[in-house]
Amino acid sequence: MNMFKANREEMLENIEENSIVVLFSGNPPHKSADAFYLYWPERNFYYLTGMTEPNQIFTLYKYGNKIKETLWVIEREAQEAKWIGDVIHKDEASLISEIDDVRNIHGFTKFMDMILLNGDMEYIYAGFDRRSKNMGQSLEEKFAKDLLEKYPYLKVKNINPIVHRLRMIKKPFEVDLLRKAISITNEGVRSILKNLKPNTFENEMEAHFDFVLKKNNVKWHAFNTIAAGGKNAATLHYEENCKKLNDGDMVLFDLGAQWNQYNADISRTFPVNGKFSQEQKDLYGLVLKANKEVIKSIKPGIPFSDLQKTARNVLFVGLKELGIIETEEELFQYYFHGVSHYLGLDTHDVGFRNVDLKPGMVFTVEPGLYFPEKNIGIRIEDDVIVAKDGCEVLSKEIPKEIDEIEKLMN
Ligand SMILES: [Mn+2]
Repeated sequence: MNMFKANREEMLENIEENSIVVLFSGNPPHKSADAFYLYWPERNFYYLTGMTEPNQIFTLYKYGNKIKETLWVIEREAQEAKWIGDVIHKDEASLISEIDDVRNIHGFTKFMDMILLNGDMEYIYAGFDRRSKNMGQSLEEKFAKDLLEKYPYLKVKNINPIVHRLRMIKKPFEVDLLRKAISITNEGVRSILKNLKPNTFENEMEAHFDFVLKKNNVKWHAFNTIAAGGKNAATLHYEENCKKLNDGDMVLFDLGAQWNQYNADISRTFPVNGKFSQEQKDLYGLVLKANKEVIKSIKPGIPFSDLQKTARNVLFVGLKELGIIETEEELFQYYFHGVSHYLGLDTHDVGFRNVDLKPGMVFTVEPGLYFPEKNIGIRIEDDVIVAKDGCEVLSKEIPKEIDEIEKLMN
C-alpha cells in the first residue's frame, strides 16, 4: 500500500457514517493577461491522493458498508495539449494514487446529485481554512454554500483538523523527502560559505544558493530566501536581499529547498569576513547554546510549549550574565518569536501546539537574538524529528559551530 492510500485509510477511521468527503486540488489564481500565479497543490489533497495537478476533485463516501473513492480529473484534447501540454492520464493517476475509479470531472456534479438525492447521506466534509474574516470566499466555502441551498438537511463538517492531526506524525516516506530537501539545502549553504566575503552582496549569496538548488533539480524554494546583512537581520522577514555585505558585520540566511512537496527550513548566521569578533562570539555562542539546549530537551512526552520555555530561559540567563538585561521581561526586546513550528508539506506546517511530543513529529528549533543598534541579528535554525528516546537533528550536517564556520571560510 502506498502512503497516499494509507493516509486515506487513516482519515476514513475518523469520519462519520453516512458521509461524503469532497476535496479540491485548487487552481492557480489569475495574475495578468494569460499568466497565472504559481500553482501549489492543496496540501491535504496531495497528502491523500499524491496528485500535483490543478482542477481535480477527490470524493470518498462511507455509506453503510460501502466505501467508494473517486478521483475526478480533466481530460485534454490533443490539439489543446499541443499548446499548453498534456495533463495526467487516468491510468497514471490511478497508479500514483491507488484510486481505482478515476473519472472525467464533467461527471462530478451529476454524481453528487445522484448520491445526495437517492441516499440518506448526512454529512459532507470539505476543507475549510479561514485565516481572516476579510479573505474572499474559498472554493470549498462556495461549494458548501451551493450544496446547502439544494440540500439544506446536510450537515457540513471540516475535514482539515482530522487530516492535520495525521500530518503531524511523519511517515518514513515523508522523512526521506525531508532529508533530501535538507541535504540539498546543506549543499547550498556550503556554497554560500565558500563565496562569502566583504563587499559581496546579499543577492549574490542568494544566487549561490539558488544555483545549487537548480542544479539539483529543485523546482521551488520552501519560501522566499532571507539574506540579511548587518542590521537587516534584525528585521524578521527581510526579503529585499539587495545590500552590500560589510567587513565586520554578520549575515543571516533563512532558506530552504522544497523536494517533492516537502520543505526544508534552515537559518544560519555567519561573519562576513570569516572571523567572529568577541562580541559576535558571545552573542552567537548564546543563541547556539539555546539551540542545543532545546534540542537536548526533546523527547516523547514533553509538552510542545516547553521548547519555548527552555529557549527563553537559556537566553535570559545568558544575556543577564553578559550584563545586557536584568529582568526576564526585557528579553522580549531581543527575542520575540516562537522557537519551533512544525515542518512538512507546508513550511509552517499544520499541527496542534497544545500537545505532548510524539515520535515522528518534525519541527524546527530556531532561537534568535536581535540587536539592530549593534547591527546584529542572529538565528540558528535546525530541523529535527522526535525519536523513541530523544530526537534526531535532520540538519546536523549544516555547519553551526564557531570553529567549523571559521575553518570553512578561511
Ligand atoms: Mn522557520
